[in-house]
Amino acid sequence: MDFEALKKYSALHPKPARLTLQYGTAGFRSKAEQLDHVMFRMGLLAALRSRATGSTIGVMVTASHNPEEDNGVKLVDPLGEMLHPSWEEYATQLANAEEQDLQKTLTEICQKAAVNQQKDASVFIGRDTRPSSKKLSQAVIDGVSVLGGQYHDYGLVTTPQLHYVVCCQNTRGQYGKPTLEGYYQKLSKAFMELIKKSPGSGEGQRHLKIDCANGIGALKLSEMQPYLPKEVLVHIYNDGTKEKLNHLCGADFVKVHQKPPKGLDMKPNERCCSFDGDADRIVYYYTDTAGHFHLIDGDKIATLISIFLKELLAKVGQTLKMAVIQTAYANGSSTRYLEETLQVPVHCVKTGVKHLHHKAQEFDIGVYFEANGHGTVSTSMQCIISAAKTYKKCQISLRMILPFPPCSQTVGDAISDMLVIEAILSLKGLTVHQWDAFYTDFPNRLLKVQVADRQVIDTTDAERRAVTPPGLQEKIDALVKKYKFSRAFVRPSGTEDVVRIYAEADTQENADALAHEVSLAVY
Ligand code: 16G
Ligand code: ZN
Repeated sequence: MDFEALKKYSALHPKPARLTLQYGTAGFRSKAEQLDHVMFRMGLLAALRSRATGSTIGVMVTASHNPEEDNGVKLVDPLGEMLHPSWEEYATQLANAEEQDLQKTLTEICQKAAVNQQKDASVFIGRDTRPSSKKLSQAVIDGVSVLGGQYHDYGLVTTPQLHYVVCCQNTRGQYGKPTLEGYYQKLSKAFMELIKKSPGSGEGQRHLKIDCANGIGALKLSEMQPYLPKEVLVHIYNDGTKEKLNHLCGADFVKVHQKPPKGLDMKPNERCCSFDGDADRIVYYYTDTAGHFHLIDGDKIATLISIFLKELLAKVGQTLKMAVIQTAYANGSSTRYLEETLQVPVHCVKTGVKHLHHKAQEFDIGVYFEANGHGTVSTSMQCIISAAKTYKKCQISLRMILPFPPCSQTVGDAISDMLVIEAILSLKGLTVHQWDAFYTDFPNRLLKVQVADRQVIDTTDAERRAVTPPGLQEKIDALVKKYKFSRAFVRPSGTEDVVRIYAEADTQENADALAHEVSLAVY
């Protein structure tokens, strides 16, 4: 390690005094002006992680659905997964080290993680469309370079695209070509394979209005247009040319406010969807003829995909193990439908993609979605092998469906999820209204409150029960008992300085009242 160069470069990316940040659920997130030193240091860490694993590591500069003024950074592990938890701690240590301790902290990490400093380091870098992202990604490059690492700057990409290229690179092309062209080709080929057996194909085009949150999704969808088959015609709204990123639009806005985004005109029963700011989440929605808005969230997306896969497995006589992975936020009605009507096992894990992904990998087919629209289907090697064996016998091209290549095997991907959903709706001849009618959501309310220290709340049972502060869970239990068909939980956010409260009850009024009462108990 060239400590002189490190000192010199680090001085160009100074850490503001007294600032401490934590590598949270999805990396570091903060106001963009506080992040320059974090980016430089994540460049350093990515180079070390690359040496430790002997693989290419990804660094994505984005703050997803958060306001345009914010930014963030997360590292992508060799197979396109989220950074391993053991390294999240190193990331926090490195980001918070004072200038004079930087060298010592780096040396300690190298020792603890057995980093062979003689090895080559390779880092792929991507960024979203925030005005601050370009300069911040340059700081990442400085960090990688000062440790003698090689880098490839992919520039503007969606988060899932960066995960994709990292995975391709480290699996020597088995997952696909590590280029955006490779990504578009892979997705469109898989989509066409799926849709060509559709009874509805050839009957004209499928129109879909997409709110791109004024973000990167618009750019990348336009780039993908020439690769898309003529069957699907996407209409891009909120492309970022007029309004600010995520402002009154995008998947998070639509999910939280349960209303349509600004900038998208909806006609009755028209199928619409929203991506979030880095295009790893998607939710669908429509308004009915009476003008009522209907949200189709991650839970209903998971249900649609599960129905399709379950029917397919039955048709080809496969007995692969399939499960749906949810979090505490999943609407109780969706869990009941999946378990009782569909007879699919459901598992609940902590919030955050890494937890869902990890659990999903225990099954041959793991359908995982957060209610907020982040999710995908993961398939095991066993599943791929059996699918290939039965391929010849199947009417439908099972080889193309299992391992379900339209679904990202790394993280949730709004573009690939959208293609899968469109294909399944077409194959099953379902309207958006029929899809929505699978089950009715229990009335629910999500609130957030600011407290002095959100970390005093500790949870257990996949965040469904609070263990500290003492007495809080007892208070919640007593409140929940007051209402019919109710449940509620609190958890500290992993991305904002707030505590989140979720409540369900028999009526919207009661769900609102329960959430409010629980929020008072949190203070
Ligand atoms: C991050 C997570 C998302 C989770 C959300 C919860 C990833 C890639 N993203 O955006 O999955 O739902 O955080 O935020 O893991 P919260 O902790 O603030 O509620
Ligand atoms: Zn996102």
